[in-house]
Amino acid sequence: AAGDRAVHFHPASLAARAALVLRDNDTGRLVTASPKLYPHMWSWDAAFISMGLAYLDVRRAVAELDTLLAAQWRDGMIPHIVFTQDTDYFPGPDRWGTDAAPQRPHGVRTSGICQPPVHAIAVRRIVEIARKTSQDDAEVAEAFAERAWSSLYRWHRWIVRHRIPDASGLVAIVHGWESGMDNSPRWDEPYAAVLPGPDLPPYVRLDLLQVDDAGERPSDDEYDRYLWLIEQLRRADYHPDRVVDTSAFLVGDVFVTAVFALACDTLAGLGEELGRNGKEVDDLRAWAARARAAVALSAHPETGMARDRDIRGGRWLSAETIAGFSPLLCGGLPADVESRLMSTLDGPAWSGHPDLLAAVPPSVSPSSPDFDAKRYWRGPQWPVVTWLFGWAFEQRNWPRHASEFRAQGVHLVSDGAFGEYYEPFTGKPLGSTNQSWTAAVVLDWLC
Ligand code: 9YW
Repeated sequence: AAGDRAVHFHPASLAARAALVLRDNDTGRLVTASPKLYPHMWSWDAAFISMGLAYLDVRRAVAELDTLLAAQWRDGMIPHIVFTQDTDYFPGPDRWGTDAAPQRPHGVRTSGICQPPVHAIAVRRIVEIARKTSQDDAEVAEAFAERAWSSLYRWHRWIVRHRIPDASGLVAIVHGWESGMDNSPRWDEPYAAVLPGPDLPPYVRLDLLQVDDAGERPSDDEYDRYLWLIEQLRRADYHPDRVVDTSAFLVGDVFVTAVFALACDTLAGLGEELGRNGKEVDDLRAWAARARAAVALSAHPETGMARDRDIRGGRWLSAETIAGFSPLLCGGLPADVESRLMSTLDGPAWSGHPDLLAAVPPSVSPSSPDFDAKRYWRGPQWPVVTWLFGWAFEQRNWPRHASEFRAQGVHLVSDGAFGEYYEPFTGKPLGSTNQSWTAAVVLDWLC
């Protein structure tokens, strides 16, 4: 394992390398999520990437989000993938079949689901970064925020209109991919009830060609279920309400809900700063409050660990994953429960586990039976998740925790590989290297 971590870059050279990763992955119109494994634009990746780009060139940062927003569906949904011409990724646009959806965007091909709504956070961050560099940059960023604000409001309104289907008040997802945490044990139970039909069209996985070891990726059985859900979405013509009615997978996602609460407040704050008042800002504050209450309601009354809700199955899900800490992102718990939850995060089952290379939370607790040190969202540490928690801790006025996450996050990625995710004990980079969002958060940590 030591061999995997033989190199240790100092901050200045690490930041320079991060900048090169973003430049190398830049196609001109968009920065791909990674050089080979993901040759397209992913929605939440683009948000983080744009924030990293802001340290290099504010105009380029803004152009990245303009590319994403140009792919916004006419009903308001921001799609999870904006496709380039590259054909090395499966499922590509033909398999998604979104060309038949009446509300699809013009002139660009996309997938037909969404991802966590972190975009308002990126815009907020770009404005802050630009204000520190120059008057000109500040004007570019503020003009963009002005221009993007209504699109983001419509995106948030789409979530409220179409994705809060039950009394839990949680934002629901119709595919594990919408969570951003594709094969997390959070979804094992709901996926067990997704039974691919005999008419699932055949397919060939391309992702396995791009990683060293298939054990770093989801299994074939998981992929069949992922593809079956796409089949169901196609058959519902991507109509947002029909999709919610018919999908075999319908889960209230506590992490997405917490991010939504945070993003609604962030967008409202930005709106007030831009001189927008009235109904739209009030809507956002109300949506944030409702989402925060839903997250708190999902939490275990003593530990504070939040739970997803299997809406189809009618039960709470309690896998021991990083999503359990969602209430720390958005607040809403009673103070004593919240501080207990923070101690758990710092403790030996999580960031304080004695064998971790870097003291940041793994995607699944090493003490859980579901833990798998190298498989994707089932154990490895994800720098981008560490960034998000660190940023939220700053907002919540917990500067000590925020700077600890930053320092430990930098330690994790100091090998300079910009891994998509990391084996928590050895610090071996896994999945793709030169992953764009990893480079982006490194720039934000270091600059
Ligand atoms: C896939 C791009 C995306 C992320 C997701 C992550 C992964 C795509 O990569 O999904 O084909 O497995 O799970 O969160 O946006 O980085």
